[in-house]
Amino acid sequence: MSQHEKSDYRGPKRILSGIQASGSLHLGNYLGALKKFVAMQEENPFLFVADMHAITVWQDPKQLVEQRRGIAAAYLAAGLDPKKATIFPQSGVPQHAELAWVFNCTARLGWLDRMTQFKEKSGDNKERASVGLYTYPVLQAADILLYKATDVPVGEDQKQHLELSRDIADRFNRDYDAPGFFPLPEPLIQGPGARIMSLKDGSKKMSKSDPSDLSRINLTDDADAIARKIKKAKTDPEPLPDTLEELKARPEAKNLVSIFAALSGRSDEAVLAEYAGQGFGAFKPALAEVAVEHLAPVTAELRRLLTETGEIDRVLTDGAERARAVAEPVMDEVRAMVGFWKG
Ligand code: ATP
Ligand code: LTN
Repeated sequence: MSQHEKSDYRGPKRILSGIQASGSLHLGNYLGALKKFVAMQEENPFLFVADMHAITVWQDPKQLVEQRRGIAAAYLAAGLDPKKATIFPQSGVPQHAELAWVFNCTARLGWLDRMTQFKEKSGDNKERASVGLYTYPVLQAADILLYKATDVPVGEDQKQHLELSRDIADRFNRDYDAPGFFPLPEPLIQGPGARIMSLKDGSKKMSKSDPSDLSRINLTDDADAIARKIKKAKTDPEPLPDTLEELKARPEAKNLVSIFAALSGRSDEAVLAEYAGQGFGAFKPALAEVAVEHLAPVTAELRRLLTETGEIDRVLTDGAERARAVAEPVMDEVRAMVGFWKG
């Protein structure tokens, strides 16, 4: 990645993040994203449902409507208050697409060629991937910079996309001779839960696109399903060690300890101090209990909200209006800077 200039941006701090509307959420999304959003809600974050990103791979239109509601419901069920956080649908603010076009002309092919997520998601079939999947991180930069966001809470897997957003902001500011016009947004990744791994393979992240449902805990799973999946999680026959160092070579064991720590608000070390010497026969039921206790209220509220589509749609309509009010003046400045038509 290029050397970044120090930001000349002098505007206020703004927190923004989004989650793709491409399926139901899991524990990784909850700990890596949702829980962090809730912790920051007094700072009035902008949180959107990335339905424009979702269609980079085919989505049935009726399902897209449901998935968008599903993510919005998860925001609310996790504890976000729509009066504090602006919760909105990306496609309700068409300026995202407009700014993305400008950024498509700012970003360089070489920058996008380095994006590992495109390589992973397009697999062996690069020729058949949509052009949108390739320029996905450019739209993500537009999502962020349209609101001049400075801080972006995300999981570890989004680090490279955030670096690209910084490169685009920096390049735009230089191209249009406008130092500090866009901030160079910072990812907020630290903290427990930034990278939750699959329950079946400690080398792969927990993901909604994993074909095995046993690899993840879904936010729609009930207590029985949560307990069953933890019981079936891959482990090893050794008891838990005293130190984190000794867990390094045992990715599945390490993952379960991290999940326990993230859910109970403790450090990995504190969890080890309590369970060192014990095998998974004892640790797994304790983990299941913590997971159910923590997730049950969220999953119950999520299931309730999913039947209240009117309530969800009202939140999204109101959020879209608030988001457009911030986005349009920025976009208007960009249009003038680029030299676009002013009607
Ligand atoms: P996919 O697996 O299909 O790529 P996903 O499950 O990674 O999807 P996203 O919509 O891409 O879900 O991610 C939403 C948010 O959740 C992002 O901030 C992302 O970094 C975070 N996240 C996703 N998976 C994990 C994980 N396993 N651990 C921690 N955070 C995660
Ligand atoms: N690519 C992100 C979702 C996303 C996002 C954003 C996150 C789209 N636009 C802007 C933060 C800021 C993902 O989690 N897969």
